[in-house]
Amino acid sequence: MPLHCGQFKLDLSRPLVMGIVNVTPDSFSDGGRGADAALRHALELLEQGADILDIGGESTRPGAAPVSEQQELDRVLPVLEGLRGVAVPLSIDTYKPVVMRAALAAGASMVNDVDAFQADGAFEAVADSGAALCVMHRKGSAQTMQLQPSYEDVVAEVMAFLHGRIVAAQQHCIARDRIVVDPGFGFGKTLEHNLTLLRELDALSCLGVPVLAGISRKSMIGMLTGRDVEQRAFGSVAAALMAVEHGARIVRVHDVAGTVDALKVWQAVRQD
Ligand code: HH2
Repeated sequence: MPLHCGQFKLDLSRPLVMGIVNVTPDSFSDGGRGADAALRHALELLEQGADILDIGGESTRPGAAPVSEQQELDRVLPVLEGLRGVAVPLSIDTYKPVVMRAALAAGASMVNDVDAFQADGAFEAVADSGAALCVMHRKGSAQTMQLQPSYEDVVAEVMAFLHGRIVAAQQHCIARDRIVVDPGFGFGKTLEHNLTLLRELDALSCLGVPVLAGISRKSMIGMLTGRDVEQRAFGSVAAALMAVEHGARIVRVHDVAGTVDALKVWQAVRQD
């Protein structure tokens, strides 16, 4: 079943690469870009084969400085406007309904919310747009999520939460074919939780909607490889490949070129 994403219908029979475009001073791996630099970066990611671009104006890393609605709009709108008309869907990474509405009006056709549309008015902001929604699991708030997260059964808990959010979306007249779910690697999870989720990612397929995985350059890659954030591309490509092997249909990555090549190899082998 294709994913309805504004005017796009995304065929997920091949896994897709979502390229990350942060317009933030403080993102954990690639902060420091203003709107002009972010726009140039977005065009580079398109050249490298990104299937979707995810534009974000506020860092989600623990302890990141909160950003006002106006600041976030000032960061992301020039980038969305500069990319208007490109051949791939533009996703806005935000949990703020005001930013969702403005981004949709500026041409975004997907809303990626690390808070799973739990803010008042979030589902309403997206409902009538026809845009796709990425619903992500996070345990705790941005401030508390990495303070000793614990689960009885991480996979079951993540699935129950995501199932509840799919039902809530449907109650807002958002059809299933617009929804993608994401277990939220690194959001209120230890290394062990992240590894369990990756190993058992196939379980999420029974939710009946496509799965997106965002592992790129995250601390789990740092812990496993001993590498600093800017040296985590190879580990991240391996993790993206594992996610796809375990059912992910979209991978959210910083290193688009390497991930595109790896998935071409994966695809050729799988088709045999
Ligand atoms: N991870 C980050 C941000 N948004 N969205 C989804 N759906 N899934 C993720 O795993 C995810 C996300 C964090 O990564 P990044 O954007 O590179 O960093 P920062 O939040 O510091 O800007």
